[in-house]
Amino acid sequence: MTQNAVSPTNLIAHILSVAEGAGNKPFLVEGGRARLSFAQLEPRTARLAARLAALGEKPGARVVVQVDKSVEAVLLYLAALRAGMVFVPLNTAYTAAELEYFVGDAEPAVVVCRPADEAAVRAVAGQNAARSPAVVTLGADGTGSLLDDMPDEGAPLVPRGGDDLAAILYTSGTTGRSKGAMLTHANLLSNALTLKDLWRWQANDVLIHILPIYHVHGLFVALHGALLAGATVLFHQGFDPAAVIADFAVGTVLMGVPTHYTRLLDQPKASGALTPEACAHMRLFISGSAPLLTEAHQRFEQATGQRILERYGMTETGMITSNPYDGERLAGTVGYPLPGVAVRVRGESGDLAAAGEPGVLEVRGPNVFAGYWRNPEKTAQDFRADGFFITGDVATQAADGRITLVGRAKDLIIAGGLNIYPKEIEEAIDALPGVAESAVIGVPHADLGEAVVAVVARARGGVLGEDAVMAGITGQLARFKHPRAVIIVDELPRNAMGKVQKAALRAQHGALFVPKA
Ligand code: MCA
Ligand code: AMP
Repeated sequence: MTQNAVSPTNLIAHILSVAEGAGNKPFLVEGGRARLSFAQLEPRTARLAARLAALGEKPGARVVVQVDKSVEAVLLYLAALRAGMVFVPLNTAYTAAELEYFVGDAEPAVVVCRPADEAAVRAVAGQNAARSPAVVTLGADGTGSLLDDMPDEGAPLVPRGGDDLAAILYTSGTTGRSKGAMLTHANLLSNALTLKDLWRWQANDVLIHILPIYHVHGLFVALHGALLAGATVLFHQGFDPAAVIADFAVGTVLMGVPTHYTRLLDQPKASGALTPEACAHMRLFISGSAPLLTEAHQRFEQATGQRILERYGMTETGMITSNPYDGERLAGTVGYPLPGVAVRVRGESGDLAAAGEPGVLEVRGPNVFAGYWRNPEKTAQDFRADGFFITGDVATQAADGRITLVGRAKDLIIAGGLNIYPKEIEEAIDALPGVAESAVIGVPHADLGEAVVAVVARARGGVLGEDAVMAGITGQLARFKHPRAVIIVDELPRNAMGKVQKAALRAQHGALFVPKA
């Protein structure tokens, strides 16, 4: 349903029109140096879009991108939108084995990878795709074959409408296989415009950007806010708490996962104290992607005099709820549904839950994705007939509409803001020699919120060591999914129905990573 380029629901047209108004103002600043101005967005995305077109990209084609965070990587995202392509960013921690699946599933026309990964990516891309994609490189320092052979002429903006796909973001599935969430221009733009108003983005804001740019949080929630406000971004490659505290003197907004906030709180006083004075220039601290403990919320307020604003969202939906900007930011709650977003809570009986009663949260709105890529069955399973998407998060809704997340119906571990599905790890471990079966659980972890623990039953009469389990999954699964502890047992506990009792395992091993009082 392609409309014209200035369609009110074309994300990149919006971004470029804001950029035009912002002129020579810096957009991305790295290490104190202005790296990209708003005025440069138009010509640089135009040339990069022409380069992508020359690589064989056509509107609607996918570009799979697994590169380090850099100014050029941001330009690549915007250029892909401009070329009318579908941007498919991947976690840089994924192994070649994981990449093979994504390339096979997304069937991209182009894969952009780090220079060091080129040979491995070429092998994977050649093997699996029905049609071999072009493979080009982009390094953290902004060099690579993508930027060689840049055409002199830029490409005009390819018209795409609100219902056209802007991005596919993979999110792990309960079956152990990742599914691609199809996000349209209208999905991304509506959510970004809503958050711009709700969080009071202004042109004089300065965002401290510490998140990776391959997930909704860092790529969309953070960058779109700054882009639509014409605000400057202090771009950090990784997370160095002292460097972030130093930036509080000039910044106004920070977005992070709870691990970022607990690490800031645990920062030794000598390397930059977290004080009300140090934070006086900051107006907004936002947390999301994982539950922020009430204790961290309170400690942060005691230290800085400011209350973290916690919000809740998903890859499939963008942001769903937010604590209020002006009203009470209540610790342990994720606030109210965003304007234009409808939520409801369905109890175990299947009926809508009464106020305060727990149930699975469902959501409907312009932010909700267009379905799972090439997976109509899963899409049908996760949507109600009236268009509500079933999140799998267990929540209560108070009479005034405020949402509190109380658990998850889905078997999901969130470590440091990254989602990890136990099934994927269990399948990898179960395939190893000497293993009868395994149960992967999340247990409380002071730094990451939750940590992965694998309880592995050895095959009858077999010999199995923890090291063999770890060695067996290395190379198959990204590091962040690796268990922080492997416990070998003779058999897993089961209930009368024969089902593995994960709750019992969590109770038994729950104190593994909690510092003793
Ligand atoms: C790194 N490691 C991890 C994690 N990150 N292990 C478990 N969980 C993690 N999250 C491992 C590495 O493999 C490495 O292992 C060791 O920890 C140190 O790695 P390093 O790169 O130094 O880690 P770090 O820089 O300390 O990173 C921790 C982090 C990072 C800053 C918390 O994970 C992060 O940026 N998380 C944010 C993720 C995010 O953007 N989530 C949003 C998803 P080894 O030493 O063994 O090699 S979007 C979303 O959820 C929705 C839409 C929403 O609501 O936002
Ligand atoms: P993802 O699939 O990476 O988009 O992660 C989405 C999931 O992260 C949600 O379904 C929630 O389970 C969780 N999540 C996001 N924000 C919060 C939050 N503020 N508190 C608790 N869980 C959250």
